[in-house]
Amino acid sequence: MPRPLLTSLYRDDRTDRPIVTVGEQSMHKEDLLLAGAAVADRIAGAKIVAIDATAGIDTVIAVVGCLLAGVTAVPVPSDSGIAERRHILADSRAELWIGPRHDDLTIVSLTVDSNARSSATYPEPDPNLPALIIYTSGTTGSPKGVVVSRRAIAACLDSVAQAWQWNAEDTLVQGLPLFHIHGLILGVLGALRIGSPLVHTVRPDPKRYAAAAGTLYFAVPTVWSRVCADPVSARILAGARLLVSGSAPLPIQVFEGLRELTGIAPIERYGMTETLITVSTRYDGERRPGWVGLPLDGVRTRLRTEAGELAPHDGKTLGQLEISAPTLFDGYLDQPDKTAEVTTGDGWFSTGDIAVIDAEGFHRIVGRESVDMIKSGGYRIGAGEVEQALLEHPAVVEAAVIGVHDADLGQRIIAYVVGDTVDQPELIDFVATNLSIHKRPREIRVVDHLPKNAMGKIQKKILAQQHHT
Ligand code: MLC
Ligand code: AMP
Repeated sequence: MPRPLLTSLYRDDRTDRPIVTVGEQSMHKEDLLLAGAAVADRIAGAKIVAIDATAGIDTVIAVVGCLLAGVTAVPVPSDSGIAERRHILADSRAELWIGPRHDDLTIVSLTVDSNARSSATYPEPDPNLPALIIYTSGTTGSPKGVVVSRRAIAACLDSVAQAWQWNAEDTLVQGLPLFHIHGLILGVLGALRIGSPLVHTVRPDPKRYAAAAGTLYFAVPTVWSRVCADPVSARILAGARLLVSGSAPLPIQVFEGLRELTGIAPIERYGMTETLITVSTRYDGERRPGWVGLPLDGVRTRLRTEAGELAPHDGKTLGQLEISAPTLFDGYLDQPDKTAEVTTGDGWFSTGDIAVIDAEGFHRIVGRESVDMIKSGGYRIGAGEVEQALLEHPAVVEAAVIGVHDADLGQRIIAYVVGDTVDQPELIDFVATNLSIHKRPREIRVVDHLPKNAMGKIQKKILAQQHHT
């Protein structure tokens, strides 16, 4: 039988402490296993189940239940609006919904009973089965379902555990959303595989991080920047073993600020929903501000120039980063053409990130190939998806969305719209309620016309320049 994905739940050591705490609710591992089995009993027979991934213990139990039963889980963003949720449910063909009922749901729903226990045992499912389908934005169109296998998750967690010397003596603290790989795969499944207790703070707030007294902390750069802005909380983190940053570039001043306030140089790691975590600095290795480190165990990387040639690893030649790894996704759900677009002929994945690699193998992520892929607060947001949502509003004739530098969020979404009767707060709300709250533009600029080239294509570079002048 394969090794269980959630290995630590089957070990009878360290049963004296909860394995998971989310907010005020805690569970020991034997209870989590029995509560997960109770969910597994109720969903048996389904292939794909959607979970309202609100940050709470119920979400953890629901995901564990799906993984025990070998059912593919689709974590639905807790702030999803109507149109986004409808798209995710229809596209994934989820048969059941675990979470509070919504009026627009057309499938059977059930809620987790965190007090339910089942003694049913489930044989470990085939590692090649899809564990999760995570929806993520492309440059255009609606979010695509990224199919992530159990095998890929196991490989990712084992390689990061090795690089960070992450072990059962660590207490992990994080408060990230439970519908992305950072908060869910690394931050929940990692703890359950390794057996290091997780304290999830519901929100990634500096004061809550400080109060949680962990040894290992995960956050996106926006959160680390807010930690630096709260020196009292930051200094409390000095007792930790590791502070890990990922999901977006960690500004050098935030790296230095953390080092100054806590005495700890943060670990930077690089990843993507489609590849999981692939490059990282190591617990016992160099931590260089602005650089994300070395490929993890089992990962190979290479750079491809615009001319299509392999770039030298000289620390200065830019290229598109390509990855070969056991952690790669199985493809975009039902979209073999889109999967083919990001896969090279010899099976490598093209990340769309521009990077350099130096002679020692250290990687620096320089930026994204496309301006239409925005990272705001660590969330990946496709400009096309927000433009599409804006165009659904009757007052909007044309729309162009860009990401501009923001000291807090990394990038902030600005929408340029053409239309006579545009009410700006109403339009922001319209995107928040249809798409999701974190995809809303932070600012709307009403213009007479959008800059276009001779082919009629909107010139976003000009909009970005105008913003900075
Ligand atoms: C504001 N709010 C609105 C609103 N305007 N609500 C509805 N409609 C509107 N028009 C409310 C929100 O509900 C919320 O309320 C509050 O305003 C703030 O919301 P926000 O703007 O979203 O919060 P913000 O401060 O911007 O969030 C920062 C953040 C967040 C860092 C906490 O961006 C975050 O959690 N980021 C993590 C993203 C992440 O995990 N990415 C990993 C991707 S995986 P209230 O009351 O709820 O506060 C990946 C791969 C890898 O990248 O390598 O890891
Ligand atoms: P997502 O698909 O939400 O998983 O986002 C993946 C993207 O986040 C990558 O393609 C990068 O652009 C970005 N990213 C993740 N980690 C880092 C990092 N440490 N430094 C720079 N960019 C990062």
